[in-house]
Amino acid sequence: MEYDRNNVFARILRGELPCKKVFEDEHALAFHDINPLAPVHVLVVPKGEYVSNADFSARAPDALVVGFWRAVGTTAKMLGLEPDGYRLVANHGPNGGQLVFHFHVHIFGGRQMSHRMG
Ligand code: IU
Repeated sequence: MEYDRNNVFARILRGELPCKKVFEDEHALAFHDINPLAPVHVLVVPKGEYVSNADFSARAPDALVVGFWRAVGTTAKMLGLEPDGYRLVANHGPNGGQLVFHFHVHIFGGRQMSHRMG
């Protein structure tokens, strides 16, 4: 799939749409999900044009991959999710339930997660 430069996360990254920002650096932006599925539900998006995890892990420069994952960890810490823990999810493609085609990782926290998948 081709990257759509007008997807909602691209527009948030460009500042065209607002978000409730948690963390930002040169590699990533983290903000609260508009429709939270847990007491804490934050999305972390890399800066750059990547459709999915496959696209990101294949094409992103090493420094961006490292910086992105550091941003995920930093965001979780800033949210106070250590040491109780949290869940990371990246939906990939139609079977994965991906709705926004700019790669992102969900951080879920603030409650006990079940092992079952929805
Ligand atoms: P996905 O299934 O991993 O692609 O989920 C996209 C998420 O983006 C989903 O949890 C939405 O609630 C969330 N979201 C958002 O935070 N702000 C928006 O403007 C839109 C979707 I559209």
